[in-house]
Amino acid sequence: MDFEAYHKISWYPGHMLKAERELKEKLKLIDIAVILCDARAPLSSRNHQLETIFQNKAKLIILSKSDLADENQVAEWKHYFRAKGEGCISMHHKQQKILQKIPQLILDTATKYRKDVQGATTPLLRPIRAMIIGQPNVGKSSLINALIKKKRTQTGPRPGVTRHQQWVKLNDKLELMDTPGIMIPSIKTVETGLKLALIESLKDSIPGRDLLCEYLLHLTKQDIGLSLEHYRLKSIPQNAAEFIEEIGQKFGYLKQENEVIIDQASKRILQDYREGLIGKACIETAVHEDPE
Ligand SMILES: Nc1nc2c(ncn2[C@@H]2O[C@H](COP(=O)(O)OP(=O)(O)OP(=O)(O)O)[C@@H](O)[C@H]2O)c(=O)[nH]1
Ligand SMILES: [Mg+2]
Repeated sequence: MDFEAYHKISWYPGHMLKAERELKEKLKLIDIAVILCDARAPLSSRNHQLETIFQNKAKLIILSKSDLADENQVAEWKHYFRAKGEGCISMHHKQQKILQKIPQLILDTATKYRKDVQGATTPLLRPIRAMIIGQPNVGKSSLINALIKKKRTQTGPRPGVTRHQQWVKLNDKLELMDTPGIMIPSIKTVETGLKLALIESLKDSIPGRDLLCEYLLHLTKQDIGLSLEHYRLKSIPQNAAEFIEEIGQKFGYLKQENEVIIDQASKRILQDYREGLIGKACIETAVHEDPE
């Protein structure tokens, strides 16, 4: 796929700038940044620029939505981050076994940082405060709800649901702050933008659904674990137009005269991908680097 043929993608509306400013204002209150990245695209969904705000804070990376990625590929990604000295685990919002361990892991990471980096010698006499940060739609609010086993924060299958900070008390030892998803202001490459839109961290309308279907089709040809088998098509579509046409005909997204309703058919394709029906895979590969 010739990515150079497309315009770079960006989405950094005013509410994100405001949210970033508000994070900075609350920085003094917090002990640890819990950084959520989508396990399918951990690098593309990581906002390094946002993290510069948390230079002097403990950090823990959580690779979210692991149910939509391949287990072995996610294990590679954990290895990748740990080799760089970063604490990292993976989870999905229904994985009780891992969810149970997360609060203690946050506490341990923050306490270790206080001791080892900040030189604290006395225990903290208040709860540890963790800020849950990341790009839009990576599952920040869902993680908080899963941890407290109540629907306290608003969640939804589109980017930009959380618009305000919200403290949630987990127990006497740990308080969590939900924050609005913040996109990197300038997305480096067209492909990174397409990955972010595919995992719905960016709105479909920014690249457009037909281009997203083109990219998805391209990914199914890359031997990463995505496949169109689910659709049982007679032949592999050559391009997005063919792909959308076939799906439209197959599932009956049709106007009069059997003309395919492109927007509905392409929406169905993207929804199927996002539900894992086109395969569970990471759409970027961890490149091994030995720790320095
Ligand atoms: N498959 C799957 N879906 C998840 C998981 N976690 C969250 N979701 C879904 O992803 C969507 C986004 O979740 P949110 O928790 O609202 O994401 P967020 O990071 O708070 O999003 P913003 O507030 O928009 O920044 C929702 O539809 C969730 O149901 C997960 O582990 N697996
Ligand atoms: Mg949210």
